[in-house]
Amino acid sequence: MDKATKMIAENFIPFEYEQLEPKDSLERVKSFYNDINKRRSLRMFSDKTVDREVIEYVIKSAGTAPSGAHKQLWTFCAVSNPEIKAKIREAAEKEEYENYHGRMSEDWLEDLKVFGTDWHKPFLEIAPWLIIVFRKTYDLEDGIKSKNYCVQESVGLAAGMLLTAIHRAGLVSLTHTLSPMNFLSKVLNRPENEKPFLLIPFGYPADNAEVPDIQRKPLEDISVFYE
Ligand code: IYR
Repeated sequence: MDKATKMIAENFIPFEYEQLEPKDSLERVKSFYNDINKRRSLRMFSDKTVDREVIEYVIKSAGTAPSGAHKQLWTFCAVSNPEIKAKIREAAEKEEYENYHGRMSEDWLEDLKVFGTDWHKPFLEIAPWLIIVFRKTYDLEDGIKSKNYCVQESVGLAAGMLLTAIHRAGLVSLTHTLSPMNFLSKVLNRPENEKPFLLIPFGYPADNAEVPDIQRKPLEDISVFYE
């Protein structure tokens, strides 16, 4: 063993792993697919509360995502405070008003018609929790800056796992992208190295909630196999 390998090896611990029978793997992944395939982005929320411990586990799940050089370059801000939610709604609607009245292209507005969206965002106050995902463009500890890597990829993966955990908890979410969303740094008083990435309202669906009638692409259209 050369010196570098030995140094790494001394730092390693055994990998805990339980191997499944191939048929059990298939059963599990089929069952996972059948469940995750029911996930929908929802805009019609109930105001029914969700226990804080649920959100804590949702965030812990997201925090298991892989990240560039294991920098764990994310902060999840969980907001249930009504005054803060109201501030976020007000600022978001101001930006969205501009988006829908000139900032978004005709093509974009056409592509969004099926979702029935406009600049009104009542769900930002109705949903019991908003999770705002921040990406750390660099690390800042005790005033010392250090580099982060693959920031978009890492935070995107964590956000995906967050949505999966929310679904697994039997709750619903919306992946809300806002542009610009810098106001969130101010409202939530985040440090300069953190930039808002996604805003995710989540909770229970409203009674008689509806979703657009859209379909997912079949496997043939999203994959290419090289066997
Ligand atoms: N942010 C706007 C517009 C919007 C943009 C995309 I990309 C969507 O998938 C849906 C909406 C809004 O939330 O209304």
